[in-house]
Amino acid sequence: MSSIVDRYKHFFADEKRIDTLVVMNTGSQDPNFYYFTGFKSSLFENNMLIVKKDHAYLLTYDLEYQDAVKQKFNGIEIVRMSDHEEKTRLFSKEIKGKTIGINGEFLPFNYYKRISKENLPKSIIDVSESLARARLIKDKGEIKNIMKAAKVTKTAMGLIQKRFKTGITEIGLAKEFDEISGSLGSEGPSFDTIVCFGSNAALPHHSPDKTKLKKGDIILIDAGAKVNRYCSDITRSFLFGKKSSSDYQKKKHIYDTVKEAHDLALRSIREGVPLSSIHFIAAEYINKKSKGIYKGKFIHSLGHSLGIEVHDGPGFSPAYSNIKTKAGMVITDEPGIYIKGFGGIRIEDDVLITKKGAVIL
Ligand SMILES: [Mn+2]
Repeated sequence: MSSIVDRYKHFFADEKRIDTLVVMNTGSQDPNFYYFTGFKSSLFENNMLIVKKDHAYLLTYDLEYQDAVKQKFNGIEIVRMSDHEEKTRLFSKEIKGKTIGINGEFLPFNYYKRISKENLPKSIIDVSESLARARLIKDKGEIKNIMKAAKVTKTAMGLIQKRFKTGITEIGLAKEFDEISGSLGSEGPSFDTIVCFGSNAALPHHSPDKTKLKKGDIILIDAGAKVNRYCSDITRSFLFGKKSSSDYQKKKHIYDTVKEAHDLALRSIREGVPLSSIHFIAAEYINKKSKGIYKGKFIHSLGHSLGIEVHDGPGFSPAYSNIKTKAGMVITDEPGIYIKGFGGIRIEDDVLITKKGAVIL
């Protein structure tokens, strides 16, 4: 991993409004806690991570103190607290009279109220947008982890094809996929595995149900693995045998069109291009193909940033048109065509943006 302190510098180079960043875990962990500590195990519930430009303190309890010391990187100081009073005292000392930043996308309102009442900072600013911006650009260690996670999922996509058989349910196949993925080193699915048979493939967020596989069905699998907490997110679409030659030709045409849009988007990625413009290149290609027979059938945005979270910051939708591609971003390229009652095809890869263009991880 690149030095953890580089991440503090990287964040504060962009976020100049605050003196101190406070990352707090509740019953679940703020993804930024992992980003700024690199601590892989333990929850660190109700701990406070106080991040400055060149170092950080973790205020932790006896319960997890040893875990923290064991995992600590240079630049992080671990401070043990015995009770709530001591925590308030230590925390207040750090933030009293300062302008602090918190992650408003994560921290519950009641925590915010407590911080502002008990610890008397000068002001509290929601820095969730600059946190997302900082995490958009991945360092070498992060890219390596996403690459490993993508490899697991791609290998699983190869192996799962041996499990395709008439009568298996979507739930059954999803379970088998997760087992294969786990045996290849996934720490767990990065989201609930999506498996769609036949016309269910027309629904991009369909949850696996008891639908049984039959000849001529499209099989759409959208899945991800986690490696060192970093996510992959990959979709493949298969055809399970031929029903009739005309049905096959129709599905192949949809598949080829999606693949062409996917490749075209990939080739169009270069540094300094608005994310939304890449979406429009793929969307326009699909809309215009074969005199517009698929017009309006690509019903979501082309992709999203990927990292510690599956949706790691902004997507390609026009709402984020001001965000431009930069070397070090990892995004998904996932066009699709969806035809109600018939089925759908989506092809998704995880892509690293470099100075020279884009590469599939
Ligand atoms: Mn995706």
